[in-house]
Amino acid sequence: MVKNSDQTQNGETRAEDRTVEDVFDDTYKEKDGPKPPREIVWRNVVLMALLHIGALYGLTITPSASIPTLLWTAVCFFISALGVTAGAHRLWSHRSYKASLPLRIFLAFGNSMAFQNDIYEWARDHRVHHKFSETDADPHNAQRGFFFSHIGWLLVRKHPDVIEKGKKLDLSDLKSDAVVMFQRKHYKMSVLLVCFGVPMFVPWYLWGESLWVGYFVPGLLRYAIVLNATWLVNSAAHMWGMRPYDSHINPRENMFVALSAIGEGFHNYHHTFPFDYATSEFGGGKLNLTTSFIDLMCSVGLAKDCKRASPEIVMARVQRTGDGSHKTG
Ligand code: ST9
Ligand code: ZN
Ligand code: ZN
Repeated sequence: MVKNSDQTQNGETRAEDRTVEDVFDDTYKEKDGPKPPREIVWRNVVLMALLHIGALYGLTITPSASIPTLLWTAVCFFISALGVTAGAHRLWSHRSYKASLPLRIFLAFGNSMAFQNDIYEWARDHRVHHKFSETDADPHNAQRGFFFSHIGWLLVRKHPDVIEKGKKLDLSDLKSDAVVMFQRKHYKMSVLLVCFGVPMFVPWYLWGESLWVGYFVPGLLRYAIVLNATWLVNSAAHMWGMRPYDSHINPRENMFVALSAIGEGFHNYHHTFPFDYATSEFGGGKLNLTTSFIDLMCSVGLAKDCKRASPEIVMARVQRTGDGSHKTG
């Protein structure tokens, strides 16, 4: 963890410590010569295929689910989505704000419900994604195409440079967070209980929904939707959209992704200012439920020290490196 307060500004408070492990490193050069052979992990291929077949089946039986079950599915979607966006992403990968213990416990719960690898592994991969974006050392290198950056990267062994570079990252802040390490230690059990058990048993126990519907609708269907919404940030938001802040990088402003990933589609802004808690020039109002959630947590005293890029820094960057699409650029 590096003490650093430059380029950060916060309306209410000012944060002093942040990670710099998410800053792009342009000194890394991909190795010359042939790429290592692709090694497919068939277990993952089969499990992902089964998950998506189960989710499609869940979609077909959705009309038979009761209204409370549909509402519950939405609740599970938002809890798991926040566990990724406000939790693994903005808090633990980027340290863009500070969260109290109760909030970190809630976010870790949501994160296990999202079942996207434990927080430690997620944040480690995400920091290498930012630091070595669109190179061999990026776990979901979008230069390898839509399929690879969306889901393919989870079906093959990692490029050795991901692991080599990842091992050099400073992850001491994650190691010293008891909530992160507790979740990592009990990850499999937490996923079983929270990603599959809770979504299925709550509607059965509280309003008599069938376990079958509980398993396939708030369980598998909701899980697959959250996964694909997340993966769209790595695929679609690295390919389609404008680049008002930095036209030299591939990440884009993609409104469809912003909507489906509760505020994580402003990806050109986010790769340009990774420390910004809003992951967008705009606040919670514009397609950014995660920012509204963090603002709410600040207002009830559960979060603080939200870091923000100042308007002056943003505008200077728009003029220096933007593609001209910024409305005031
Ligand atoms: C999933 C993750 O879906 C999704 C992440 C998306 C990120 C999106 C970011 C966008 C921004 C945020 C937007 C949020 C929007 C949310 C919207 C919500 C509506 N550094 O990995 P292994 C070492 S997961 C350093 O097995 P292989 C390490 O020692 C879905 N070291 O490598 C490690 O051991 P350990 C469910 C590293 O063998 C060891 O190598 N899960 C690093 O190549 C082995 O690591 C799955 O599908 C590193 N970066 O296998 C499982 N990496 O971990 C998928 C590795 O013990 N994963 N090491 O320390 C796997 O099965 C495997 O990882 C693999 C590669 C087969 C893909
Ligand atoms: Zn990020
Ligand atoms: Zn990205």
